Amino acid sequence: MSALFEGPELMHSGHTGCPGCGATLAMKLALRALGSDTILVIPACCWAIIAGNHPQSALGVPVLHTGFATTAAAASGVRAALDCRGERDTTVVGWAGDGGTFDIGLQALSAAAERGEDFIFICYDNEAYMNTGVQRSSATPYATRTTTTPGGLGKLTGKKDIMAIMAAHRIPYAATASIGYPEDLMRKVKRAAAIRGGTRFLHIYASCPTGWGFAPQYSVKAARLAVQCNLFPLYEVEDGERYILNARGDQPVAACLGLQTRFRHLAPADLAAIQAQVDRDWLRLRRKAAAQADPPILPGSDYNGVL
Ligand SMILES: Cc1ncc(C[n+]2csc(CCOP(=O)(O)OP(=O)(O)O)c2C)c(N)n1
Ligand SMILES: [Mg+2]
Repeated sequence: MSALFEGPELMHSGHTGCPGCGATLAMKLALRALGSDTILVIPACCWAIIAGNHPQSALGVPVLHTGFATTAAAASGVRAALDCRGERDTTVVGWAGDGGTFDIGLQALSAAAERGEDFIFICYDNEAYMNTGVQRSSATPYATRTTTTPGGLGKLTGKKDIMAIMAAHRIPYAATASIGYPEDLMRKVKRAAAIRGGTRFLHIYASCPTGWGFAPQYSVKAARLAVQCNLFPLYEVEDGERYILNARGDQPVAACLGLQTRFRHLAPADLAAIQAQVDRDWLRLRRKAAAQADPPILPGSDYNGVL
């Protein structure tokens, strides 16, 4: 087993996540990388309930529950309080869903990043407002059916490029990660924790069987396929300008979308349009990382198991 997994297990059984919940796996991996000297700040989202009701908790670290819009402001305050007490070693992590990051949490996140607040902001992205019943967010991809984009093609606009927004703040470190690639995810969490000063941002792809429409045992497979199809590229951005690609996909988007009922309505022409957009986005990313040699094609799109 990789040395990355040697940390203590801080996420325990008894949580209330759905079977196959990618956000739950994301937390398990991230906490393992962060260690016990961590404080989480969690707004309204699935994760506000997954740990369980007070005084029970499936998490071995303290959690501050906060309002939907205020993750980054609350994390700034926790950091300041710890600094006043001389507790510099404690890592503060804002942990929000895509709604709490791309949408309602964006103003507070932007402000904190601009102030250079010293914490890690982790967005676990399940591409909709899952806790309240699968409503679309600005992280929901083009042509997705949700309960608020129920008919026709589904959502008519594309996914917001949150990484470009965060890179534009010139924060020291931003990275995408996926529950499909645990070692890459944990390496990035550790890297973000090792940087002190400045806001660090992680965008973690967290598949959701309930909202996306696939059987729970395919969560990891769905996440891996998104990387393999370049729908969710894995990359890092240093100081807002140095782009490092970690993987390169070689599969058609249909391989990933075909697994999920939220895309079941798509006709071949729709899939072709999505493929063309993904190819353009991938080329744009390649250009940003222009000086870099070809990243590897990661193995495992046929992986069906659970970790
Ligand atoms: C100000 C405010 N508006 C709406 C809500 C209701 N609400 C609670 S969780 C949630 C969805 C959160 O979506 P996301 O951040 O993507 O996390 P997920 O539920 O998908 O894990 C909403 C709309 C709220 N708690 N506070
Ligand atoms: Mg969500």
